[in-house]
Amino acid sequence: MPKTAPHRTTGTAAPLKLEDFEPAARAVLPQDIYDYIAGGAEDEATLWDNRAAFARYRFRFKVLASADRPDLGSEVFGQRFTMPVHLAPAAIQRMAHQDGEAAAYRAASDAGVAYCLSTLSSVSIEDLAAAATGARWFQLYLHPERAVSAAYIERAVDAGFSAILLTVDLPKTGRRERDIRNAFSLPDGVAYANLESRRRTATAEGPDPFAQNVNAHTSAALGWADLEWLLARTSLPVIVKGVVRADDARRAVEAGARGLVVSNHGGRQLDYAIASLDALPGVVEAVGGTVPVLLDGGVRRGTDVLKALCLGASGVLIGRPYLYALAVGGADGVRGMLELLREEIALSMSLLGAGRLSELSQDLLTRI
Ligand code: FNR
Ligand code: LAC
Repeated sequence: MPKTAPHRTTGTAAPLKLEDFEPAARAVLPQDIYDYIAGGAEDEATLWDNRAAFARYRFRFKVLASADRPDLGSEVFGQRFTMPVHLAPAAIQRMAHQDGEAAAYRAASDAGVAYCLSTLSSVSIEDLAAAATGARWFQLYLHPERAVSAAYIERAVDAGFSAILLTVDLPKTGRRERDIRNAFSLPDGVAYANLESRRRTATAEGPDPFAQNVNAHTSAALGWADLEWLLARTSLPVIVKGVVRADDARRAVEAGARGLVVSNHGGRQLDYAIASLDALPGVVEAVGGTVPVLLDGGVRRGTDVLKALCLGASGVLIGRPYLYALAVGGADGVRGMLELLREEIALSMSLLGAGRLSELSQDLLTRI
C-alpha cells in the first residue's frame, strides 16, 4: 500500500488550537471590527501580560496516577457543566457573524457550558432565550437611569437567566487607540438589541464614537451602593465581574455577592492592571472558599484552564477566541473551539496525573 502524503499544515488549515482562530477571523473581518475585538487599552500591556502570566507557571506533574478518561465535570452557582469553561460576555456579536449571540449560545448549550449575554448585545434577552436551552447568565452594565437597569433585570428573570454578572471595571470605556485611529462606531445594521430604539443612538460623535456610545449607556459613578441596590432587587445569584483586589473581593462577598470573576476586562480597561492570573491567588485567599471564583483574560490553552484551577479558580471564561471562532464559522466554529479546548484539558489532566477537577491544587504548580 502506498503511503498517503503527510498532511500539510498551512495558515488556512483547520484550527489546531484556539490561537489559530485569530488569523482566520482577521482574514474575514473588516479591519476596524477585528481591531475592536483584538485590541486593548493604551500600550496593551495588560492585554499582553494576561497571556504572559500563564507562561510564568510550570507543572510538577504526578506519575503513575493517570486517568484514562479524566472527569471534567464541574459545578458552579448550583448548575452542572461538562467542563469548567464558559463564554464571557462580549458586546454586539452580530459584528462578527450575522447570527451573533444566538449562534454562540447554541454552541455553548450544545457543549454543556454557560453562555453569558452582554447588556450591550445585538440579540435581545428574549431572542437569546429562544435560541437554546442551556445555562444562560446575564451580564449587567448599570445604566445611568436605574429604571433601565431594573427593566433589564426583570426581563432576564422572565427569560430564564440563572445568574447576573455585574461588571464593575467599566465606569468608563478604556482608551483603545486602535478604535480611536479607526474612528470605530457601531457597524450599519447592528444595534443594541436590549435598548428601546430612542435610547440606542445616544452620543456617537467625536474621535471614538463607539466608546462614547458605551459611556452613554453605562454608569460612570458606579459604587458599592449600586451593588447593594442590585442585590436587593433580585433573588438571582449576583456575581461581581472585574475584581482583582482582596479587599474588594471580601467586601463584595460580605455585601452578598455569590461569586466573583477575577478579570481586567481582557486588558481593555485600565492598562498596566495586574494580569488576571497574578490577581487570582489573593482573591481566592480573601474569600476563603465561601463563593466560587472564576477567572478570565488570556485563557487560550487547556493547560491555562488547569493552571487557573490549580490556583483556586472554580472555572474560567473565554472571550476573544470564541468571537473569532464565531466570525469564522458561526455556531459550528464556536462548537469546534470548545471541543478543541475540551480535548486539551482532558489530555493535560491525564499527563498531569489528575482524574478530576477537585484533584487540581497549587501543589501541582511552580512559578518560574
Ligand atoms: C468584552 N468584554 C466584555 N465584558 C463585559 O462584562 N461586558 C461586555 O459587553 C464586554 N464586551 C466585550 C467585547 C469584546 C470584543 C471583548 C474582547 C471583550 C470582556 C470579556 O467579558 C472578558 O472579560 C475578556 O474578553 C476576557 O479576556 P480574553 O479571553 O478575551 O483574553
Ligand atoms: C468592551 C465593552 C463594551 O469591552 O465591554 O468593548
